[in-house]
Amino acid sequence: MQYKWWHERVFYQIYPRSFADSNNDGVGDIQGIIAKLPYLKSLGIGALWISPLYKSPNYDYGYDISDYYSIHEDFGTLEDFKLLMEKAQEADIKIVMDLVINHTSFKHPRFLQSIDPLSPFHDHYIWAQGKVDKKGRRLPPNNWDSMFTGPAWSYESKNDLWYLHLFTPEQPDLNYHNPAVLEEVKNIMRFWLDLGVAGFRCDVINFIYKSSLDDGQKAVYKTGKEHYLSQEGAHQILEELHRDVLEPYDAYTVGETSDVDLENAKTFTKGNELTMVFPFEHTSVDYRFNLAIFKRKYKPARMVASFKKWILNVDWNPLFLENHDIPRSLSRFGDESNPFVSATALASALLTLKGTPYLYQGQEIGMTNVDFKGIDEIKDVSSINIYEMLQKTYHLPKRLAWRFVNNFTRDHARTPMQWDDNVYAGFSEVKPWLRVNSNYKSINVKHQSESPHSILSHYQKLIALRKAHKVLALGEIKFLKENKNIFVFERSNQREKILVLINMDKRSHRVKTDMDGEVLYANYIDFKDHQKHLRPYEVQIIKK
Ligand code: TEU
Repeated sequence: MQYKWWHERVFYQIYPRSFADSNNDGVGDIQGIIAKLPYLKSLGIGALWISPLYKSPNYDYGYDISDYYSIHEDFGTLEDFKLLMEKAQEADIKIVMDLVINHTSFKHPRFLQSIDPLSPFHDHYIWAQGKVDKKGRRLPPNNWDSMFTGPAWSYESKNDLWYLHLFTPEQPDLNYHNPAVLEEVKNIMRFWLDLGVAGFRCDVINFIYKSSLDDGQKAVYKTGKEHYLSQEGAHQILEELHRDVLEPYDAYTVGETSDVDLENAKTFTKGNELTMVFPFEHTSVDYRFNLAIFKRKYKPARMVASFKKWILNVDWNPLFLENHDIPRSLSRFGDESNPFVSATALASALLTLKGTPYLYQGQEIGMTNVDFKGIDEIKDVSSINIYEMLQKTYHLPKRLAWRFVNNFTRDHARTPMQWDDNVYAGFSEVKPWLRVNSNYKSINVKHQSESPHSILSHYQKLIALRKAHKVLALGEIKFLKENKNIFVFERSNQREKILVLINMDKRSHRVKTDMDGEVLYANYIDFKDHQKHLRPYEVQIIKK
């Protein structure tokens, strides 16, 4: 196997609105990111995935782009971006942009022009005639529903047509049956690659090609998906992008391929269409009916099994537990009452299993879910829509609707980064766009960087260990048979063998594996006295 930079580097996802606010307007920005590069460097980060920085009316906070060639004024200017590229290069940190090409904003000039059926841009979007029911009422062209509730179509009175939007009505889907759309995507990609970005995280990339606009099989969620999920057309588009853009620039891609199983995921990576794809099975293990609004008890064995399955079956995976769309991992898969050991156990898994680690801002200090009081504090459009839908369609009382929303709201992950214990957590000097988690006085970067026994210092140690022992990044992996709640595996190459034991459970478990050797890392100080069993969330990394 030929190793590339992304095999070894640790990624860090930045949600720019909430990372660091340099000009004190309550919203994070590019200068804020620049100011924190030394912090990221000292953590050991080698690449950043930055959530959308482009111009956007923010109905979905940047995932609704109105100009792909410019920077949102909240975040700065293209000059700021160029400076970021320069400073990141000096720090040897690669930058990966978010590429959102399933849809644009409804404020994108091409969408506005496309309303006119005679416009050359009309066919850049998916316009269709509606239906009429027996009573003469207007109905959408088909029965598909949007990811964020309601029909996937909106009516436009100016042309008496409907347009498709798999997300909010402010995010019209592009029409990939029109080759001109893909040509424009190539231009956008080249524009950012020419500025020096290393590649793209590709938003809902397996949704882009709609094979037909027929009615879908009725489902609780995603009715219509058999017509747009991972279609052959999407593969062809990715092959073309690879051939014409990615390959010539030697660019990296990671696909957000929503709703794919193992076999399906493999089809996106085998022919170099995408460098790798995010698996989502393991971050759904605590969902009931596979839906984020319904929680079920978290069982670590399910997490362990899912990681194993993907690692053993896919050549190379990104390894992650958090992003801007899902609640915090410490609150879900760890134990808030035992934060240090549980967060370091999760960290150890990400940094020693085989694959490319992706950390999400705040994860490295054990940021938790937020004590939101109610829907009034929420900014996430999917949460607000689902809150309303639960009341209107399912007649749930407000309190119950809120309980369901609080289970999954994306805002748990989107509150400002907790830098210190000043007011607004050192993120900004003014009231931020989304409120700060009230635990910022105890959970923050400043506090943790002063202690060698903090979650932050252990992230640092683990990343340093991964760099010092290349086998942890590049070696073979072999899972040993042990209790199903613990990871026990060996990483090996011709020179080295390292044994990793991670108890993912809040209970102790016995282990059979021989733990002799030099302990390279442990998250309990008195590890020597405790061979043959692992305490709650105990980790030992041993050189054999
Ligand atoms: O998310 C895609 C996606 O499938 C979401 O519906 C996801 O399942 C949900 O957010 C989980 O609660 C991507 C982006 O990551 C997300 O932020 C955007 O809102 C969405 O695409 C539309 O661009």
